[in-house]
Parts: sequence; structure tokens; C-alpha cells
Amino acid sequence: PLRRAVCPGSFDPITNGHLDIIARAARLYDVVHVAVMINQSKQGLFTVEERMELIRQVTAEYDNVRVESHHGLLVDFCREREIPAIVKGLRAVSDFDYELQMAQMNNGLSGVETLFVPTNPTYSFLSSSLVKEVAAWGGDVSHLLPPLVHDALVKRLAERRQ
Ligand code: COD
Repeated sequence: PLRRAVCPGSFDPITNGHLDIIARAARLYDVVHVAVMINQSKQGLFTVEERMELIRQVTAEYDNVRVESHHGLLVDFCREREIPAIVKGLRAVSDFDYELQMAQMNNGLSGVETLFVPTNPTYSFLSSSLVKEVAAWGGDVSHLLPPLVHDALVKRLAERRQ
């Protein structure tokens, strides 16, 4: 059977930090599902479809990466596809508390395992929300995002300012 893993997140939008974890997971597993988790209480800058399309474009070089979305629990996404492993990046100890909680909750719910990959130190301070905040104030974030994601972000923020 194919060895499968999921990289879940909001990906609003995907950053070089996310991409680094997805690329590393793609080297370890036969199939990597990138799951854009839908959170109705969080209004995103990009729609779920737009996020998926950006992820598809920047992961096109990995033929074992599949981009999907899910409304509901991550464990149900895993169960429906027989995915035994969640792969997540750990940026700093500050991520650890919450990630450990989610890993233990998910394992208790369904037996799914969570594997943590230490973030590339180049991206350890990087999050989608900080990137959006810095870009909204005109700061340069071009080195933190794939070029086509950066273009989409600049364009979306300009539309918002109209
Ligand atoms: N470097 C490396 N990895 C990174 C970086 C970075 N700079 N930034 C983010 N990551 C990785 C982390 O592993 C992170 O967890 C993941 O990418 C996603 O990041 P975000 O910011 O896009 O997404 P989050 O943190 O909003 O994602 C949270 C989930 C959507 C995964 C979580 O809320 C979830 O599973 N929700 C579904 C509902 C559910 O099952 N809830 C119960 C959970 S116990």
C-alpha cells in the first residue's frame, strides 16, 4: 500500500515555510495530501479555492502532492483517505504547547500519529499572518513567499485598499 501523510493548515496564503515542510514530507511519503482546512469563523484574505490554486501551482514540481480542502475535523479527513500520519512543522517552543495538544487530541480521537519536522531556521519566524501584516504596511516580504504567491498577495492587498 502507498504510504500517505497529510500536511494540514489554513495556508492563507502558503509561505516558503509551509512549502519547505511539504517538500520534505514529499521526500518521505509516497503521497502527501495538502489539506486546506476550512474555518468558517476565520475570514481569510484568500478564498479556499484561491489558496488551493496557489498551493497547486507552487507544488506542481512534486508529482506526489495532492491539494484538497476539508470542512470538519482533520481526523475525519485522515480516516476517509486512510492516512495514518500528520506532518507538521515546529517553528519554536512557542508552537509546541498547542501542537502537542492537537497531536494528543487527534491521536486519542482516531489513532492518527503526528510527526514534527523542525522548521528550516530561515523560516522559523515566519507565519502567514505576519506576512500579511508586514505586506499590508508596505514591508518587503518577497523573500518569504514563492514569487507567484507574492504577486497574488500584493494584488489582493491593493484591491482591499480601493
Ligand atoms: N515553517 C514551517 N512550518 C510552518 C511554518 C513555517 N514558517 N508556518 C506554518 N507551518 C506549518 C505548521 O506545521 C503549521 O501547523 C502548518 O504549517 C499550518 O500553518 P497555518 O498557519 O497555515 O495553519 P493553522 O495553524 O491555522 O492550522 C491549524 C489547523 C488547520 C491544522 C488546525 O486548526 C486543524 O487541524 N483544524 C481542523 C479542525 C480540527 O480537526 N480541530 C481539532 C484539532 S485537535
